[in-house]
Amino acid sequence: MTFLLISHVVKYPLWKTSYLRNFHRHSMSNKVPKRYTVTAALIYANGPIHIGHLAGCYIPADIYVRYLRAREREVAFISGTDEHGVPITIRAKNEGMTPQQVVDKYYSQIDASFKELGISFDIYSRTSKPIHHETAQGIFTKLYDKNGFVEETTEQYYDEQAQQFLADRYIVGTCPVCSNPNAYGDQCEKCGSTLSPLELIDPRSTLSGSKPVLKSTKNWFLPLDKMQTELEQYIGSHPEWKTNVLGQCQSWLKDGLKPRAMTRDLDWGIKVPLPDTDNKVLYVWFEAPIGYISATRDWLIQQNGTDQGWEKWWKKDPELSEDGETKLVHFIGKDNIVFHCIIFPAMLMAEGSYILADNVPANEFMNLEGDKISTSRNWAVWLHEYLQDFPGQQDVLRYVLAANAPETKDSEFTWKDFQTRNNSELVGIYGNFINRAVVLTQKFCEGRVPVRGPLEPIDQQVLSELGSFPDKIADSMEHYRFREALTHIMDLARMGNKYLADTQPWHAIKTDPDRVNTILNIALQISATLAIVSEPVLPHTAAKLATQFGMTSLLWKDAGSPDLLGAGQNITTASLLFEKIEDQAIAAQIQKLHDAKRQNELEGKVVAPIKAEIQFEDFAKQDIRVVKILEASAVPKSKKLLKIVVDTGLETRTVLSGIAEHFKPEDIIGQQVLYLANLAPRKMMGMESQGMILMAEDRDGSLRFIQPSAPVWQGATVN
Ligand code: B3M
Ligand code: ZN
Repeated sequence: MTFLLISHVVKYPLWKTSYLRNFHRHSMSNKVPKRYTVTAALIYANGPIHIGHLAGCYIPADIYVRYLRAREREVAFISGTDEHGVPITIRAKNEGMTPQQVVDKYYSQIDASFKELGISFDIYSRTSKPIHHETAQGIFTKLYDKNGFVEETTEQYYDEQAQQFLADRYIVGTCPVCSNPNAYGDQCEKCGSTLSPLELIDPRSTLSGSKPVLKSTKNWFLPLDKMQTELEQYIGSHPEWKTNVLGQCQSWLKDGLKPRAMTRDLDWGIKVPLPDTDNKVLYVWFEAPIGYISATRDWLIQQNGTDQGWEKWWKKDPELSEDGETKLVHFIGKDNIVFHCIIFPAMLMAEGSYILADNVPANEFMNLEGDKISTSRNWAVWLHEYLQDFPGQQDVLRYVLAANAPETKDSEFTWKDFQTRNNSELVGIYGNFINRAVVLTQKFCEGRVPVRGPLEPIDQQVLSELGSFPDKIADSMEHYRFREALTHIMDLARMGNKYLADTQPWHAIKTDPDRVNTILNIALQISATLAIVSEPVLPHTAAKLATQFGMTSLLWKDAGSPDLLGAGQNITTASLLFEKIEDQAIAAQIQKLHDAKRQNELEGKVVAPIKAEIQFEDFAKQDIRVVKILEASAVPKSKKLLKIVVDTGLETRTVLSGIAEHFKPEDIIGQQVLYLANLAPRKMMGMESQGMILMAEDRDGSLRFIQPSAPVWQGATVN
């Protein structure tokens, strides 16, 4: 029985049958497109990249593209920086630079750190390039000529002091929904409501602090309302999109689409290509997605000196794109969904000659150590700092972010989890398996792939499973389920470990060296397949393995084969693929995170603006005097309050003061302090507090008493 099985396997290699199965399935059901245009969001060049950007967009995009290349599909991987819009000008103002200096600084930094992480863009372009200005203005003009816009004069807020119309982010005011006093003109970050500047209560300009006035201005609107049906059909034709993406689209469609202005009264941006529009630019969300198209042209120009043939990546006309069979996929984070699923497609539909996205696999957000990632609060792990702190460990970050990507719901990055995934998964499973296969080959087989002898059932079993992995992983990749792909990849490494543990070549060597040859041949074949299928996630590691194993290519069609490495092939040793990360390194990162946040809080503290004017009579109503603290004690069950008894010169009073976290009771007894004597009494923790002790709050939030420069008598009044 056993013998028959073995001979069957030897005659018809499993590898062949699985390849045929593979081929059959793809050719029958899943029509493979001729080529892929894959884009990753054009991030604003107003700050560095952090892990949230990576997990949300760039890592999944890079995994997908590397997978497609391994499948030998034709791909253009397009990205770049978005260098216009209010986020750039606001950053410039905060950093005391010109907008141009801001985008130059961050473009270089972002471009360099993406390269080092191994994000394999074909082009990383910029929306400030002339080719982009030309492309964006060209599409605007074409829509204008087709009567694709509605001209409308509306009232917009204008800052008379700064002599400038105020785009959404230049206006703050009170949110009509949740009363947050610092809501922006387009959105309240506290309750998440989408707002228009006119809805804000008590609007103020962030440029001058003044109250803006309404002034009328003409702009060009894209009539999304008239395109509702077409857009519904488009979204409706993609039931396979992720539920988080469809959910947002459907909620916009349900509310009914409204015309949206495609021009803005600003001076930083791409000029509107119409007469008499001096201080107007294209709306950043009109031109930024066109940046994908411009970047494609930029790529071809850089390669060939001409952009000839760019249309095949973007146009639906079979004459222009050869066969109209290009699949467009946008990788983005969830805050960009409506722009990529509704507004950009609407623009392209109106233009008429472009293909529309086949999928927009947007991710949710990744949180960090229990809190939302925030650039303004400096709560983030920055890519350029990671690359400095963990040199040569790009693949660890790539792995952890992919394994924990917010594919269906928000996820969380913690440094502890980073350490665990490195130490127990990359070192303990993947690295351990390959290391053992290589070291045993050095030891027992003179560093060459040994000849495989007759197969035992366990070998057949393992080779058959090996043959099934590439298909399984490919299926996950094709459906943008990268976490699932990674689970399969680690299962393959686990299978390798188990195979070595079950066959124990280190024991077998004493009695049956031929058996060891078979075992190690198989272990090396598994390792070689592992190199191919893990390359999309771990490209640096896969490249090392390819060198070690003498593999000249890492093509998917070769994965799963029991004959990937020929007998006699040299296997060289190398340093460990992954190294254990110690507790200290993790503790240092956590400390760094908290320090950066604290530093930012201190730097960000602004001196409170002067309050509205009052009359002398208003001031004179306050009875402020110098009193002496006679007693001080903690208030039971309260972390914040101290119970303080003061001598007002007339009588003793009891005050409850929220200073317990700043002062020890024994340290303040005997001090003279400022006291507001005629404040109405208040009940706190079942006690009455009479009056209030006045304090100065320092920049870091610490409190100080205000004291006379020399002792005065108790009850001295302050005028
Ligand atoms: N610049 C928003 C962002 O940086 C925007 C994306 C444009 S993609 C065409 O998140
Ligand atoms: Zn709100």
